Amino acid sequence: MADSVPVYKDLASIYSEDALPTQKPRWEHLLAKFEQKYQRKAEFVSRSPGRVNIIGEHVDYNLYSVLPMAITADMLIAVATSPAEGEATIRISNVLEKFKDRTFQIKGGDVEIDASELEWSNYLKAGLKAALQLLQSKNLPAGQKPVSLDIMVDGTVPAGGGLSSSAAFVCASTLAAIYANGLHQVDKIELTDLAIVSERFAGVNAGGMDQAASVFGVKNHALNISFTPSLKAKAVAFPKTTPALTFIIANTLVTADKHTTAPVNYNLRVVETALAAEILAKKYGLTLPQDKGPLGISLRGFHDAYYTKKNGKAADPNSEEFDDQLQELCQKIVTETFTNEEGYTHEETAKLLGISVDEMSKRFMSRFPVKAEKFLLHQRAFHTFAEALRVKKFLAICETTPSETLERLGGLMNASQISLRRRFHCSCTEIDLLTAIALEHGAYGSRLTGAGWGGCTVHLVGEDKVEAVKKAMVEEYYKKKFPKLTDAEIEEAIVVTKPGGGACVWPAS
Ligand code: NG1
Ligand code: MG
Repeated sequence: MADSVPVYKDLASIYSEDALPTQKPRWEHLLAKFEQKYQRKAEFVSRSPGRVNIIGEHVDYNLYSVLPMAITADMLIAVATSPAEGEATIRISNVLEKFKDRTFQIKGGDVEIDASELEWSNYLKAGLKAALQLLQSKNLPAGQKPVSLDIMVDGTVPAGGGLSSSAAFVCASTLAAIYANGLHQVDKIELTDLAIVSERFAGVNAGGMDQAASVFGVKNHALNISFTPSLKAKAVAFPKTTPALTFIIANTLVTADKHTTAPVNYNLRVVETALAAEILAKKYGLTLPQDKGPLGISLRGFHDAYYTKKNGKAADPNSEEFDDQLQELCQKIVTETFTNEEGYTHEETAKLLGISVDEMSKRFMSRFPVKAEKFLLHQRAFHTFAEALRVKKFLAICETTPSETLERLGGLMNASQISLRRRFHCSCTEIDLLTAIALEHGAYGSRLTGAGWGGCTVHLVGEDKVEAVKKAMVEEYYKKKFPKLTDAEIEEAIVVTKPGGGACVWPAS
């Protein structure tokens, strides 16, 4: 059955009780700003939250499942519509004045985006562009044209902080544009798929986890998101433990700007894992199916193809057989295939693929340009299979709540961080420092969340240790490293959050 984006008339349905006292004045401020700016009232607000990934890092683009949760911080877009005479005009403004007002037009049913520039309105344009494609495919009543929009934006997800402000923005924008044009029942899967496409319009080769978490968020639950054979989000309840399980999110305040660093980090990892998948397939005489990985193939594709050949069929991803396969893939198959842990030069990699260096560049490196002397195929593939297995183990513990649940969950998060640091090379000194401080003061598990190279960290902490861990972070990290920060700024960098609800629409009347 189709699952539609909820339409809520009250804030209590959107936020948890403890968030309401800060959210209510914020919404009032947004609506007042809207009226002041446009001399009329907003008709509705679309909302989509940021997310924190609990475990399953850098596996979504290889189509393994992940375990994020939506957070309270979100993107709000207040909108009023008017019928367009000729081309529709979009006026956008932000409650924060540093984001300058912009006006643009929809031309021939499309929006132009210059993705080479880091410009805040691009995310709104990207959402609108994706929404217009959907509206066209729905064959709206003849003669119905995209409407003009007056928009006021307010976001509380820190930009470049690993909590996916970009996904919150594109999801809220896409939703706003669809709703404004009269489609009031928005299917969650359709919205997520559009938002993924939309983020790619804005220039980032996104996996899919962030948009799915933002759209499907469920209060007090994590989300097990799987990507194949089709997108699914299953709400996962946290185990009841003593002390109560809590997550602290701490921002390193080092911004990892994907637009400038992608060729040597994020996009390079996408390419390295795709190269590993293709080399493994060649070694075992398999042809990989075209799938939803950013380069059309994935390690998951190899996984299923390999065991289909061996056993006659692929294993159910929820089975123990699947876990055993993941174990065998990293311990045996990756280790035996990629014996050189120093990495492979372009020439060596092309040789393993049985193609020329030119052909390899064309196939793997033209869509997302990358820069690297060597490809660390062993480490990247090993991490992917091992991390996919950790997600499965984490889920199993949440379901069965064995003895020492907190220690076990924390242990998996720590193993994830070690692998991200040693095999995926996406940690940094600031992340290493914050995770060490948290562990030393009683956190069960600490790791980076999101792409890494800066951004946020996530810590599993018993309720009784929250204050001690926070205090240690303030004294030993923030005050030492950023002595000029005010107490309020430090306060903002550390968030103790409950899992929040996902995307929704709030109609003004
Ligand atoms: P961040 O950088 O936190 O938005 C990125 C990807 C995810 C996922 C993680 C690593 C985008 C928009 N998001 O997250 O899809 O691959 O890295 O697990 O590129
Ligand atoms: Mg992002």
